[in-house]
Amino acid sequence: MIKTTNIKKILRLRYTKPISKNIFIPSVTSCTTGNTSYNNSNNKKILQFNNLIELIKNTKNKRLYSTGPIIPPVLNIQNNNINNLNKNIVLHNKFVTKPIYDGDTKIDPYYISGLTQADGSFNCGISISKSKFTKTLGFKPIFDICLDIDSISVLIQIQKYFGCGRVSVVRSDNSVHFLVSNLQELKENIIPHFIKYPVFFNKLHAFELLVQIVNLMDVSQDLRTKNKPDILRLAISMNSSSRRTPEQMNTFYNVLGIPVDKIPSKIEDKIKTINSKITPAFLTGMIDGDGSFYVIFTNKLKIIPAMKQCYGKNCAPFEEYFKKYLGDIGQVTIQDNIRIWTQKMLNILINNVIPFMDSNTLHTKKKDHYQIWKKVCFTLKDEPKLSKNSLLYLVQLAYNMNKGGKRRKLTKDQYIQLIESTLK
Ligand SMILES: [Ca+2]
Repeated sequence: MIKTTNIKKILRLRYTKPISKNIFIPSVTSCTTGNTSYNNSNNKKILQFNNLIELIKNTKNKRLYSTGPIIPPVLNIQNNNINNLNKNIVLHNKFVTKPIYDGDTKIDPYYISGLTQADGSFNCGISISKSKFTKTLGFKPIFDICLDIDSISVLIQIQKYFGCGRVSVVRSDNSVHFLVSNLQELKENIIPHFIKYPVFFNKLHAFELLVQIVNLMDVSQDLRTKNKPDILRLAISMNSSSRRTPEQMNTFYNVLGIPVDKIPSKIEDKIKTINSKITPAFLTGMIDGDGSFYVIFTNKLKIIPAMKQCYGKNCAPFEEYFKKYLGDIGQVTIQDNIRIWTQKMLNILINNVIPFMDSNTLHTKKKDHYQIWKKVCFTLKDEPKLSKNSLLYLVQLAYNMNKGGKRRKLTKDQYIQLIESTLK
Protein backbone atom coordinates (compact mmCIF):
# COMPACT_ATOMS: atom_id res chain seq x y z
CA MET A 1 0.00 0.00 0.00
CA ILE A 2 1.35 3.35 -0.98
CA LYS A 3 0.41 6.44 1.00
CA THR A 4 1.06 9.72 -0.68
CA THR A 5 1.79 12.86 1.19
CA ASN A 6 3.73 15.98 0.50
CA ILE A 7 7.34 16.65 1.27
CA LYS A 8 6.64 19.37 3.76
CA LYS A 9 4.49 17.07 5.83
CA ILE A 10 7.12 14.33 5.77
CA LEU A 11 9.82 16.72 6.91
CA ARG A 12 7.64 17.99 9.71
CA LEU A 13 7.00 14.43 10.71
CA ARG A 14 10.68 13.75 10.86
CA TYR A 15 11.44 16.75 13.00
CA THR A 16 9.28 15.49 15.80
CA LYS A 17 10.73 12.01 15.59
CA PRO A 18 14.34 11.29 14.60
CA ILE A 19 14.54 9.51 11.29
CA SER A 20 14.62 5.79 11.72
CA LYS A 21 17.29 3.66 10.12
CA ASN A 22 14.87 2.00 7.75
CA ILE A 23 13.79 4.99 5.75
CA PHE A 24 15.30 4.96 2.32
CA ILE A 25 15.44 7.17 -0.67
CA PRO A 26 16.28 4.55 -3.29
CA SER A 27 17.95 6.66 -5.95
CA VAL A 28 17.21 9.62 -8.10
CA THR A 29 16.56 7.58 -11.23
CA SER A 30 14.11 5.24 -9.56
CA CYS A 31 12.17 8.08 -7.97
CA THR A 32 8.80 8.47 -9.52
CA THR A 33 7.26 11.77 -10.36
CA GLY A 34 4.77 13.28 -7.98
CA ASN A 35 4.89 13.49 -4.26
CA THR A 36 6.65 11.60 -1.57
CA SER A 37 5.32 8.17 -0.81
CA TYR A 38 5.76 5.44 1.74
CA ASN A 39 5.97 1.84 0.77
CA ASN A 40 5.53 -0.51 3.65
CA SER A 41 6.40 -3.74 1.90
CA ASN A 42 9.47 -5.56 3.29
CA ASN A 43 9.06 -3.53 6.46
CA LYS A 44 10.90 -0.71 4.78
CA LYS A 45 9.61 2.73 4.27
CA ILE A 46 10.65 4.15 0.96
CA LEU A 47 10.65 7.86 0.46
CA GLN A 48 10.38 8.86 -3.15
CA PHE A 49 10.92 12.33 -4.43
CA ASN A 50 10.34 13.41 -7.97
CA ASN A 51 13.44 15.48 -7.80
CA LEU A 52 15.81 15.03 -4.91
CA ILE A 53 17.88 18.05 -5.81
CA GLU A 54 14.79 20.25 -5.80
CA LEU A 55 13.97 18.90 -2.37
CA ILE A 56 17.39 19.78 -1.05
CA LYS A 57 17.21 23.25 -2.53
CA ASN A 58 13.70 23.89 -1.29
CA THR A 59 14.18 22.74 2.24
CA LYS A 60 17.69 24.15 2.62
CA ASN A 61 18.98 20.73 3.60
CA LYS A 62 22.70 20.69 3.84
CA ARG A 63 23.37 17.07 4.55
CA LEU A 64 22.35 13.73 3.19
CA TYR A 65 22.80 10.61 5.21
CA SER A 66 23.05 7.16 3.86
CA THR A 67 20.99 4.69 5.79
CA GLY A 68 23.57 1.97 5.23
CA PRO A 69 24.20 -0.14 8.30
CA ILE A 70 26.30 1.14 11.22
CA ILE A 71 28.53 3.76 9.66
CA PRO A 72 26.64 6.01 7.29
CA PRO A 73 28.86 8.04 5.03
CA VAL A 74 27.99 11.66 5.53
CA LEU A 75 27.91 14.00 2.63
CA ASN A 76 28.14 17.68 3.21
CA ILE A 77 26.13 19.35 0.54
CA GLN A 78 26.66 22.99 -0.21
CA ASN A 79 24.05 24.84 -2.21
CA ASN A 80 26.53 25.49 -4.97
CA ASN A 81 27.72 21.92 -5.00
CA ILE A 82 24.95 20.18 -6.83
CA ASN A 83 27.24 18.40 -9.29
CA ASN A 84 29.08 16.84 -6.44
CA LEU A 85 25.77 15.75 -5.00
CA ASN A 86 24.79 13.97 -8.18
CA LYS A 87 27.99 12.00 -8.17
CA ASN A 88 27.43 10.94 -4.58
CA ILE A 89 23.90 9.87 -5.25
CA VAL A 90 25.13 7.51 -7.90
CA LEU A 91 27.69 6.16 -5.48
CA HIS A 92 25.31 5.50 -2.63
CA ASN A 93 21.78 4.82 -3.56
CA LYS A 94 20.30 4.77 -0.09
CA PHE A 95 19.76 8.08 1.62
CA VAL A 96 17.70 9.91 4.10
CA THR A 97 17.83 13.64 4.26
CA LYS A 98 18.41 15.41 7.51
CA PRO A 99 17.79 19.13 7.50
CA ILE A 100 20.39 21.32 9.10
CA TYR A 101 18.27 24.47 8.89
CA ASP A 102 14.65 24.66 7.97
CA GLY A 103 13.17 27.76 6.41
CA ASP A 104 11.94 29.40 9.60
CA THR A 105 14.80 28.46 11.88
CA LYS A 106 17.28 31.23 12.25
CA ILE A 107 19.34 29.92 15.08
CA ASP A 108 22.93 31.11 14.95
CA PRO A 109 25.53 28.34 15.42
CA TYR A 110 27.43 30.61 17.82
CA TYR A 111 24.23 31.02 19.83
CA ILE A 112 24.06 27.23 20.28
CA SER A 113 27.63 27.21 21.58
CA GLY A 114 26.89 30.12 23.93
CA LEU A 115 23.81 28.31 25.26
CA THR A 116 25.97 25.21 25.71
CA GLN A 117 28.51 27.29 27.64
CA ALA A 118 25.72 28.14 30.09
CA ASP A 119 23.34 25.19 30.11
CA GLY A 120 25.10 22.42 28.22
CA SER A 121 27.48 19.68 29.25
CA PHE A 122 29.86 17.15 27.83
CA ASN A 123 29.94 14.10 29.97
CA CYS A 124 30.67 10.39 29.98
CA GLY A 125 28.56 7.89 31.87
CA ILE A 126 30.43 4.96 33.39
CA SER A 127 28.65 1.73 34.21
CA ILE A 128 29.60 -1.68 35.51
CA SER A 129 27.79 -4.66 34.04
CA LYS A 130 28.10 -8.01 35.79
CA SER A 131 27.96 -11.43 34.26
CA LYS A 132 28.51 -14.70 36.15
CA PHE A 133 32.29 -14.49 36.29
CA THR A 134 33.29 -11.06 35.11
CA LYS A 135 32.56 -7.41 35.55
CA THR A 136 32.77 -5.15 32.53
CA LEU A 137 33.14 -1.39 32.39
CA GLY A 138 30.98 0.48 29.89
CA PHE A 139 31.17 4.09 28.75
CA LYS A 140 28.55 6.39 27.36
CA PRO A 141 29.73 9.79 26.17
CA ILE A 142 26.89 12.33 26.18
CA PHE A 143 26.23 15.82 24.96
CA ASP A 144 23.35 17.46 26.83
CA ILE A 145 21.63 20.85 26.95
CA CYS A 146 19.11 21.30 29.74
CA LEU A 147 16.48 24.07 29.85
CA ASP A 148 13.22 24.84 31.60
CA ILE A 149 10.29 23.01 30.04
CA ASP A 150 8.73 26.28 28.85
CA SER A 151 11.69 26.69 26.45
CA ILE A 152 11.32 23.25 24.81
CA SER A 153 10.93 24.85 21.36
CA VAL A 154 14.56 26.02 21.50
CA LEU A 155 15.78 22.46 21.98
CA ILE A 156 13.59 21.25 19.13
CA GLN A 157 15.22 23.88 16.92
CA ILE A 158 18.63 22.75 18.09
CA GLN A 159 17.69 19.14 17.33
CA LYS A 160 16.78 20.26 13.81
CA TYR A 161 20.04 22.12 13.51
CA PHE A 162 22.12 19.09 14.43
CA GLY A 163 19.85 16.64 12.62
CA CYS A 164 20.21 14.11 15.43
CA GLY A 165 19.66 13.51 19.12
CA ARG A 166 16.51 13.40 21.19
CA VAL A 167 14.53 15.93 23.20
CA SER A 168 13.39 14.49 26.46
CA VAL A 169 11.18 15.99 29.17
CA VAL A 170 11.83 15.40 32.86
CA ARG A 171 8.52 16.04 34.61
CA SER A 172 9.93 15.83 38.14
CA ASP A 173 11.88 19.08 37.82
CA ASN A 174 10.09 20.62 34.83
CA SER A 175 13.22 20.47 32.72
CA VAL A 176 13.80 19.40 29.18
CA HIS A 177 17.00 17.94 27.72
CA PHE A 178 18.51 17.74 24.28
CA LEU A 179 20.68 14.63 24.37
CA VAL A 180 23.10 13.03 21.95
CA SER A 181 24.85 9.85 23.02
CA ASN A 182 25.17 7.93 19.78
CA LEU A 183 28.88 7.59 18.97
CA GLN A 184 28.53 8.27 15.25
CA GLU A 185 26.27 11.28 15.83
CA LEU A 186 28.71 12.70 18.34
CA LYS A 187 31.50 12.20 15.86
CA GLU A 188 29.72 13.50 12.78
CA ASN A 189 27.28 16.12 14.06
CA ILE A 190 28.32 17.36 17.48
CA ILE A 191 32.12 17.40 17.47
CA PRO A 192 32.51 19.24 14.13
CA HIS A 193 30.13 21.94 15.37
CA PHE A 194 32.08 22.63 18.54
CA ILE A 195 35.39 22.59 16.69
CA LYS A 196 34.07 25.32 14.44
CA TYR A 197 32.15 27.24 17.13
CA PRO A 198 34.04 26.57 20.35
CA VAL A 199 33.01 26.78 23.97
CA PHE A 200 35.45 28.01 26.63
CA PHE A 201 37.15 27.16 29.91
CA ASN A 202 35.78 24.12 31.79
CA LYS A 203 33.30 23.36 28.97
CA LEU A 204 36.14 23.34 26.45
CA HIS A 205 38.18 21.07 28.72
CA ALA A 206 35.28 18.60 28.94
CA PHE A 207 34.70 18.83 25.19
CA GLU A 208 38.34 18.09 24.37
CA LEU A 209 38.23 15.02 26.59
CA LEU A 210 34.96 13.91 24.95
CA VAL A 211 36.65 14.09 21.54
CA GLN A 212 39.43 11.83 22.78
CA ILE A 213 36.94 9.41 24.33
CA VAL A 214 34.93 9.18 21.09
CA ASN A 215 38.14 8.50 19.14
CA LEU A 216 39.22 5.79 21.57
CA MET A 217 35.78 4.16 21.39
CA ASP A 218 35.36 4.42 17.64
CA VAL A 219 37.60 1.40 16.97
CA SER A 220 37.30 -2.36 16.84
CA GLN A 221 35.96 -4.16 19.92
CA ASP A 222 39.41 -5.52 20.83
CA LEU A 223 41.07 -2.17 20.59
CA ARG A 224 38.29 -0.53 22.57
CA THR A 225 38.85 -2.99 25.40
CA LYS A 226 42.54 -2.14 25.31
CA ASN A 227 41.69 1.58 25.42
CA LYS A 228 39.48 1.29 28.51
CA PRO A 229 42.02 2.52 31.09
CA ASP A 230 42.62 5.64 28.99
CA ILE A 231 38.90 6.16 28.42
CA LEU A 232 38.27 5.83 32.15
CA ARG A 233 40.89 8.43 33.01
CA LEU A 234 39.43 10.84 30.45
CA ALA A 235 35.87 10.18 31.61
CA ILE A 236 36.54 10.94 35.27
CA SER A 237 38.56 14.05 34.37
CA MET A 238 35.75 15.71 32.45
CA ASN A 239 33.84 17.65 35.11
CA SER A 240 35.31 18.75 38.41
CA SER A 241 31.82 19.17 39.85
CA SER A 242 31.03 15.49 39.24
CA ARG A 243 29.39 13.70 42.14
CA ARG A 244 31.49 10.55 41.78
CA THR A 245 33.24 9.61 45.03
CA PRO A 246 36.91 8.52 45.23
CA GLU A 247 35.65 5.06 46.27
CA GLN A 248 33.57 4.78 43.08
CA MET A 249 36.58 5.71 40.99
CA ASN A 250 38.73 3.11 42.75
CA THR A 251 36.03 0.56 41.99
CA PHE A 252 36.06 1.47 38.29
CA TYR A 253 39.85 1.05 38.09
CA ASN A 254 39.55 -2.17 40.07
CA VAL A 255 37.20 -3.61 37.42
CA LEU A 256 39.98 -2.99 34.88
CA GLY A 257 42.46 -4.77 37.16
CA ILE A 258 44.31 -1.58 38.09
CA PRO A 259 45.28 -1.48 41.81
CA VAL A 260 44.82 1.68 43.87
CA ASP A 261 48.53 2.60 43.88
CA LYS A 262 48.65 2.44 40.06
CA ILE A 263 45.68 4.74 39.46
CA PRO A 264 46.74 7.70 37.31
CA SER A 265 45.92 11.23 38.42
CA LYS A 266 43.05 13.13 36.78
CA ILE A 267 43.77 15.24 33.73
CA GLU A 268 43.91 18.80 34.93
CA ASP A 269 41.84 21.59 33.40
CA LYS A 270 44.51 24.07 32.37
CA ILE A 271 42.39 26.39 30.22
CA LYS A 272 42.69 29.89 31.63
CA THR A 273 42.41 32.14 28.59
CA ILE A 274 40.10 32.78 25.66
CA ASN A 275 41.76 31.69 22.45
CA SER A 276 39.04 32.10 19.86
CA LYS A 277 36.49 34.77 19.17
CA ILE A 278 33.41 35.45 21.24
CA THR A 279 30.70 36.74 18.94
CA PRO A 280 27.55 38.65 19.94
CA ALA A 281 25.50 35.53 19.16
CA PHE A 282 27.66 33.45 21.51
CA LEU A 283 27.13 35.96 24.30
CA THR A 284 23.39 35.95 23.53
CA GLY A 285 23.35 32.16 23.99
CA MET A 286 25.12 32.56 27.34
CA ILE A 287 22.59 35.21 28.40
CA ASP A 288 19.68 33.00 27.32
CA GLY A 289 21.16 30.20 29.43
CA ASP A 290 22.42 31.83 32.61
CA GLY A 291 21.51 35.49 32.33
CA SER A 292 18.58 37.26 33.90
CA PHE A 293 16.55 40.44 33.36
CA TYR A 294 14.85 41.41 36.57
CA VAL A 295 13.28 44.33 38.39
CA ILE A 296 13.88 45.22 42.03
CA PHE A 297 10.93 46.76 43.90
CA THR A 298 12.21 48.32 47.12
CA ASN A 299 10.21 49.01 50.27
CA LYS A 300 10.87 52.69 49.64
CA LEU A 301 8.92 52.32 46.38
CA LYS A 302 11.97 52.57 44.17
CA ILE A 303 11.96 50.48 41.02
CA ILE A 304 15.32 49.32 39.74
CA PRO A 305 15.70 47.26 36.57
CA ALA A 306 18.85 45.17 36.45
CA MET A 307 20.55 42.52 34.41
CA LYS A 308 22.81 39.78 35.69
CA GLN A 309 24.88 37.02 34.18
CA CYS A 310 26.20 33.96 36.01
CA TYR A 311 29.27 32.03 34.86
CA GLY A 312 31.96 29.79 36.33
CA LYS A 313 34.36 31.27 38.83
CA ASN A 314 37.31 30.46 36.55
CA CYS A 315 35.70 32.31 33.63
CA ALA A 316 36.56 35.90 34.59
CA PRO A 317 38.03 36.69 31.12
CA PHE A 318 34.42 36.74 29.82
CA GLU A 319 34.04 40.09 31.59
CA GLU A 320 36.11 41.82 28.97
CA TYR A 321 33.43 40.82 26.44
CA PHE A 322 30.54 41.87 28.68
CA LYS A 323 32.21 45.26 28.70
CA LYS A 324 32.79 45.22 24.96
CA TYR A 325 29.21 44.27 24.04
CA LEU A 326 27.15 45.44 27.02
CA GLY A 327 28.92 48.62 28.05
CA ASP A 328 30.22 49.34 31.51
CA ILE A 329 31.56 46.33 33.37
CA GLY A 330 29.03 46.60 36.21
CA GLN A 331 29.54 44.80 39.46
CA VAL A 332 31.09 41.36 39.94
CA THR A 333 30.39 39.18 42.96
CA ILE A 334 31.42 35.61 43.71
CA GLN A 335 29.16 33.01 45.30
CA ASP A 336 30.47 29.48 45.80
CA ASN A 337 31.74 28.43 42.38
CA ILE A 338 29.91 31.11 40.45
CA ARG A 339 30.78 34.62 39.40
CA ILE A 340 27.85 36.97 38.99
CA TRP A 341 28.05 40.08 36.88
CA THR A 342 25.35 42.66 37.59
CA GLN A 343 24.40 45.86 35.79
CA LYS A 344 21.95 48.27 37.45
CA MET A 345 22.85 51.59 35.86
CA LEU A 346 19.84 52.71 33.86
CA ASN A 347 21.82 54.72 31.30
CA ILE A 348 24.03 51.68 30.52
CA LEU A 349 20.97 49.43 30.26
CA ILE A 350 19.31 51.89 27.87
CA ASN A 351 22.37 52.84 25.82
CA ASN A 352 24.22 49.52 25.67
CA VAL A 353 22.32 46.48 26.91
CA ILE A 354 19.00 47.15 25.15
CA PRO A 355 20.52 47.94 21.72
CA PHE A 356 22.61 44.76 22.02
CA MET A 357 19.66 42.56 22.98
CA ASP A 358 17.46 44.11 20.28
CA SER A 359 19.91 43.12 17.58
CA ASN A 360 20.68 39.67 19.03
CA THR A 361 17.56 37.57 19.48
CA LEU A 362 16.92 35.52 22.58
CA HIS A 363 15.12 32.23 21.93
CA THR A 364 14.03 30.93 25.36
CA LYS A 365 11.15 32.15 27.52
CA LYS A 366 13.59 34.84 28.65
CA LYS A 367 12.75 36.81 25.52
CA ASP A 368 9.30 37.54 27.01
CA HIS A 369 10.84 38.69 30.30
CA TYR A 370 13.21 40.86 28.34
CA GLN A 371 10.35 42.66 26.56
CA ILE A 372 8.63 43.45 29.87
CA TRP A 373 11.92 44.51 31.44
CA LYS A 374 12.66 46.80 28.51
CA LYS A 375 9.32 48.56 29.01
CA VAL A 376 10.26 49.13 32.65
CA CYS A 377 13.60 50.64 31.60
CA PHE A 378 11.98 53.04 29.13
CA THR A 379 9.23 54.05 31.54
CA LEU A 380 11.88 54.97 34.10
CA LYS A 381 13.88 56.84 31.51
CA ASP A 382 10.85 58.91 30.48
CA GLU A 383 9.68 59.45 34.02
CA PRO A 384 12.58 59.43 36.52
CA LYS A 385 10.19 60.45 39.32
CA LEU A 386 7.38 57.97 38.92
CA SER A 387 3.80 59.06 39.48
CA LYS A 388 1.58 56.80 41.53
CA ASN A 389 -0.16 55.66 38.37
CA SER A 390 3.11 54.76 36.65
CA LEU A 391 4.26 52.96 39.76
CA LEU A 392 1.09 50.89 39.78
CA TYR A 393 1.47 50.27 36.06
CA LEU A 394 4.99 48.90 36.51
CA VAL A 395 3.91 46.69 39.39
CA GLN A 396 1.15 45.22 37.24
CA LEU A 397 3.61 44.80 34.40
CA ALA A 398 6.69 43.37 36.04
CA TYR A 399 6.11 42.37 39.66
CA ASN A 400 5.38 38.73 38.84
CA MET A 401 7.67 38.22 35.85
CA ASN A 402 10.50 35.65 36.22
CA LYS A 403 8.69 32.65 37.70
CA GLY A 404 5.83 34.70 39.04
CA GLY A 405 7.94 36.81 41.42
CA LYS A 406 8.16 33.91 43.86
CA ARG A 407 11.26 35.22 45.57
CA ARG A 408 9.75 38.54 46.63
CA LYS A 409 9.11 39.28 50.32
CA LEU A 410 5.80 41.01 49.63
CA THR A 411 3.14 39.61 47.34
CA LYS A 412 1.97 41.78 44.50
CA ASP A 413 -1.20 42.72 46.41
CA GLN A 414 0.82 43.63 49.50
CA TYR A 415 3.10 45.82 47.38
CA ILE A 416 0.09 47.56 45.83
CA GLN A 417 -1.21 48.09 49.38
CA LEU A 418 2.13 49.65 50.30
CA ILE A 419 1.88 52.05 47.36
CA GLU A 420 -1.70 52.94 48.22
CA SER A 421 -0.92 53.62 51.87
CA THR A 422 2.28 55.57 51.18
CA LEU A 423 1.04 57.73 48.31
CA LYS A 424 -2.47 58.72 49.31
CA1 LIG B 1 20.39 28.21 33.09
